[in-house]
Amino acid sequence: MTLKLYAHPFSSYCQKVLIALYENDTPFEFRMLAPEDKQAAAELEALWPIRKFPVLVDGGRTVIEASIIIEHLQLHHPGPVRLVPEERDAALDVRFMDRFFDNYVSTPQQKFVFDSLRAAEDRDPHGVAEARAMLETAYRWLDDAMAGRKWAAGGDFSLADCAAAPALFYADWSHPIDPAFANVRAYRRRLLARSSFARAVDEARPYRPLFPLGAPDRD
Ligand SMILES: N[C@@H](CCC(=O)N[C@@H](CS)C(=O)NCC(=O)O)C(=O)O
Repeated sequence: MTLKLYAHPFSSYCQKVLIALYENDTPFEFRMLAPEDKQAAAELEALWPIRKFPVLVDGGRTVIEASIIIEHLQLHHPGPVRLVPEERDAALDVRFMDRFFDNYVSTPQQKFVFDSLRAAEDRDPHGVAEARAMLETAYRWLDDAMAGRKWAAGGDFSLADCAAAPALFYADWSHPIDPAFANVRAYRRRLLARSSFARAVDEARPYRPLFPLGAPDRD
C-alpha cells in the first residue's frame, strides 16, 4: 500500500516527517501542496478541514499531526532506525523533547513568520516580543539540557531530533541563537550534518525566497 504525504518541502513540520521517512528509506508518494495548486488544496481540505499539513494517507487511514505521523510510521512501517524507543520511560523522554521543540521553539518561530505576513496595521508587536522572550528562554534551557548529549533525548537519534532539526533551523533564522549557547549551536550543526535532514534542507533550497523575513546566506 502506497503512503501519500501531503506536504511542501519548505514547511518545517513537513520536514519533520520527511526526516523520519528518509531515516528509514520508507517509500512514499509526495503530494505537493504548491500554493497555486487548487486541486491539491481541495484534497487537503477534504482530508483535514483545519488545513494544516503534513497529512499522511496510508490506505484507508488519514494520519494528522507530524508527531502522530512519525509514531504511525514507527508502528506500521518500521525500519532499521527506531524513532520512538520501545522502553516506555525512554519513550516518554523522547515525547517530552518532541513537545518541547514544537511548543517552545516552533510555535514562537512561526509567530515571527506569521506576523511579518500581516498588513502593517494588523501586526502584533507584543506577541512578537513574547515569542522572542520564549525563544530566548527555550535556547537557554536547551543549552543546559544538551550538555554532554549528542541527540535530544540522549543516545539515539529519535522523533525528538526530527522535531528539533527544522525547529532550530528556522528559529535561528528568525532569532539567531546567541554564541553563548554553544551546546545548542553545536546540536543544530549536528542536525544539519545528518543525511536525512541535509536532504530535506537541500530539497527546500529553491523555496528560500519564500521566507518572509529574508533567508540568511548560510546553511
Ligand atoms: N501541529 C501541526 C502543525 C502543522 C503546521 O503548522 N503546518 C504549517 C506548515 S509548517 C501549515 O500547515 N501552515 C499552513 C497554514 O497555517 O494555513 C503538526 O504538528 O503537524
